[in-house]
Amino acid sequence: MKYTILPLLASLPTLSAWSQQRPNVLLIVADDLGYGDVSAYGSTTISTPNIDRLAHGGVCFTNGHAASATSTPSRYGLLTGIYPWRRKTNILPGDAPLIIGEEQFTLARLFQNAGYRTGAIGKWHLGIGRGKIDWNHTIKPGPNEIGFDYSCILPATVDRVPCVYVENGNVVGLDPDDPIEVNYKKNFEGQPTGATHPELMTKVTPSHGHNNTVINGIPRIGFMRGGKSALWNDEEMAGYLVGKVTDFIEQQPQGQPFFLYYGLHEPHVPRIPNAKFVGSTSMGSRGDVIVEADWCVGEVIHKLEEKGLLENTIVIFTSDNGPVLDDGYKDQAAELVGDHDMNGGYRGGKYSLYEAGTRVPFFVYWQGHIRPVVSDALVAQQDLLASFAHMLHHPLPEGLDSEDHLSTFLGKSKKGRKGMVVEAVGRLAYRTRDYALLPAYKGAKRSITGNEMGIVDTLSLFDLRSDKMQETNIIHSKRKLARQMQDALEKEQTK
Ligand code: NG6
Ligand code: CA
Repeated sequence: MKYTILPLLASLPTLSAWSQQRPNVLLIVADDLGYGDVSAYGSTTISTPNIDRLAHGGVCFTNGHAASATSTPSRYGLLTGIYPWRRKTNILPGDAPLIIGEEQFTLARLFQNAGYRTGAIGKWHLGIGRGKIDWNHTIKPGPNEIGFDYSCILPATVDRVPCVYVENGNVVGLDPDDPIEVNYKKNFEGQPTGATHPELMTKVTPSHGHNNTVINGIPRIGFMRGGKSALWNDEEMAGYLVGKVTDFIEQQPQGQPFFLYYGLHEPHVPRIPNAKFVGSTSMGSRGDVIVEADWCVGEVIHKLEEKGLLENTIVIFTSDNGPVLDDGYKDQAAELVGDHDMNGGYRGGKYSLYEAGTRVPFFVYWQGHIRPVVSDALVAQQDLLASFAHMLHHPLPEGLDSEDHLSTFLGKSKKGRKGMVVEAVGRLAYRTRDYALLPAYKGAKRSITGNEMGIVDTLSLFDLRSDKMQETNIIHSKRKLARQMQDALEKEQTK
């Protein structure tokens, strides 16, 4: 791979002062949290004071996007700075191989090269190992092979086996006399499932899929057996992961900066709040786990304050994709949602090419350094890579889809991207700051979850300023713009 130096550095003297400080960077990525799920954007049906503190005290992006409307591709874009659809990524099973190459440049590698201590804690979902995984020995490659000095991850999702934490490649708490086996194709002889033994599903039952191995009273996707002592406890997960985060901060050597990627597991299904949060909203478990996630953010901020590190830490908060109500379990999310608009007035949601698929909460907070501002600049999560490379004066490989918007992320400018490709379940659309172009696709208009997929019959152009719900196709009055956007999309696809 060829390396080039970013040309801009000399022209921005104020930025070099920041780079010399080498601030810590904490990147918090929630799972399926919608634009309307945080009170920072004005929602009054839920209260997320800790997340709002970041939003109101930093740059509050109203047009910040994930690269994709599902997790694996979105996280691939965020960590590699490459559009995930170039690599045909899709939602991975729990035993899938790592989809980021060990030689690839990543956000973690960038910080590691710059002398940072790097960590990944929480949801991963980018695969681990090279194929057939032996869960009873150190699993490689994983986060530690692509730039993280430390990792403690959920290999895939909370609803997928194996339901264990993997710390630096090793399953946490595993008893060697009770080895773990995982299979996504067929069950183990004589092993009960949610389908065959419904009485085991004491906490929640499936609405779609999710009827394989039952762990902790919750049926999952995929089959596993063994590893009893290593199984995670869903009720304790938030506390366990935030504990790992605060330990990581506590152990930070003086004088060395850190980069920490913290993948919150909320509010992805199954939504199993800790007893402390049960009933904290009137929305049932989906609302309650959002309050739990907000508590986690508060715990981390307090830890940074306690260590005197808050003024030297850039805290970024975002979500991997848009929201969904019923995502495979009968947890009453749809029934109890009430007036809460998780989409924040936008159409679609998780799995969707419509706006709520990828327009997500996006805040950049740096106490004492960033003045509070609301920014409508179009920014994408994959831009953090080039922007931090700029901050750290680090060269970037060619061929990335990451753009340098450091000044915008730090609230000094409101200039964002001219455009970006967004992806949902393998389909592509094109966004500018104010417009969305959706090509015609065939297929089901709604996902199994009920969310609209953004499948349109004819090429459609929407003005997002006047038409948040993307109801009026203005292609006939804006032919030139539509052609430009279509050309831009095609150009990206042929790169
Ligand atoms: C889907 C699952 C859904 C969720 C999603 C991944 C079914 C019916 N649906 O296949 O429950 O796990 O994958 O979500 O199995 S993501 O946020 O990690 O992309
Ligand atoms: Ca997700």
